[in-house]
Amino acid sequence: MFDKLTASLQQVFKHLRGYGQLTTGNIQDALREVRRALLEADVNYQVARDFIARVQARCVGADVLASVTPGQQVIKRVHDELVALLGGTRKDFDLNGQPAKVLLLGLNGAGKTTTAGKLARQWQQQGRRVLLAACDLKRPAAVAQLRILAGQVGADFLGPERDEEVAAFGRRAAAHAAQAGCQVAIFDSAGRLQVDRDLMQELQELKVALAPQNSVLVVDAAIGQESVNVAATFHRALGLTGLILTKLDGDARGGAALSVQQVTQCPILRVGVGERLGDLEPFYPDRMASRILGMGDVVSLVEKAQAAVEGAALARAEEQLRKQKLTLEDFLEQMQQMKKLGPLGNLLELLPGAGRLPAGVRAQALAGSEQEIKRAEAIIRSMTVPERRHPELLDASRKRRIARGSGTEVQAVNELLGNFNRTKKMMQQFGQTQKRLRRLGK
Ligand SMILES: Nc1nc2c(ncn2[C@@H]2O[C@H](COP(=O)(O)OP(=O)(O)O)[C@@H](O)[C@H]2O)c(=O)[nH]1
Ligand SMILES: [Mg+2]
Repeated sequence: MFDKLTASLQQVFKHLRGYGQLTTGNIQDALREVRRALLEADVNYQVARDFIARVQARCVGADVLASVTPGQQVIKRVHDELVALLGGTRKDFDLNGQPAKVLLLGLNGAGKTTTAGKLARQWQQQGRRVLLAACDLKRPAAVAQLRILAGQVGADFLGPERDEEVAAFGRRAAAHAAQAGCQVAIFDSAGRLQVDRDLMQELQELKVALAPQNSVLVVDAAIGQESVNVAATFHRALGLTGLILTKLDGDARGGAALSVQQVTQCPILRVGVGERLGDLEPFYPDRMASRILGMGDVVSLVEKAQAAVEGAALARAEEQLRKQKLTLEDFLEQMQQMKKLGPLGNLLELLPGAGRLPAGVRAQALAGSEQEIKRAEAIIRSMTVPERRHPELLDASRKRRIARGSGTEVQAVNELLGNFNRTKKMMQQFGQTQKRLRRLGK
């Protein structure tokens, strides 16, 4: 969805990257272009303007890192501000409470009912019992749609009685969830085609009756600029705690995603990326920023340079190299670092020749590695601390236990250990190469 924005930003950065020296003039030219790219991508005008002002403020008077070009540093700043614009760090629902209540709000067609089913599926899979409550009293079809979804994901379901008031139903559903031992109750509310006063009043009554920990607006990313008004209105009337953006799989220009967070200051909790029940993803501001910029290589380069300046990270890595000791804990940490660098696509693009791979092959390689990381994480988390530090402890019975604990197979555990050993060997070789290079440099 960010294809166009990514393409225009890359154009800007291509010029910027080449500059050996940054002057106020060429920073300003570049940032003007960035701003234009944001506006073209449907980012709210005010949001784009503030964004540029912040980047500019951070570019002025910053230390210049010796090992990267000033142009590269500017790209990194744009990236950092973009992460901030998208909410900084990952946020999640508040699932405390008996039950934790999640009220889904939004216009008709935004994807509330579908998202209710998707969320229920995720939480059920984590072993929570979920109630889906259909609060759309005027549309029997909406109630039926939610009942079917509840059946598909194995969640409890409750619909309104004839002539029941929405607030009364809400209270009844919450009590029902508590009695049935549900940890989470999701309330799918009624929408309208546009924001209107009746709807807001009805939703306010429902909210007062429920006092939910989570009041979450579901927004269709494809409605562009309008999403900013919708989000602001709902936030004013109902006090949102979070946002879910849907239809990010479509051809929306994507700017809305950047703007709604900023306008409401509410975190984006999930993103919908398709019509199927599995198509709901957590939202990682840093990964999204890297994806938008398509500049993962530059960002990670500058990060490495900064780390080198700060010294700590590199010193630790060298220490490990010197001792030639790498534990599975370090391995996990490294994988998490890699995740932070954004979609693996950016890393893959760094490999010589990767650009020549056919698109299909690349896509597959990417999907594979993302999943592998998740699986590896699950496996390492299922190990005890001594096992992580001394993988040689892992005999057949421990491997079986770990496979069970992480929901994988012994073969996957073996594969991970194989990868770990290869990485260890690579690090040792890398260490020797560095030493040789250093000798050459002197
Ligand atoms: N492509 C795509 N379609 C979605 C997504 N979320 C919802 N939809 C579709 O949007 C339409 C409206 O969804 P629905 O849940 O009924 O919206 P509601 O009126 O807010 O309850 C349905 O056809 C859904 O399948 C998404 O993330 N991606
Ligand atoms: Mg609905």
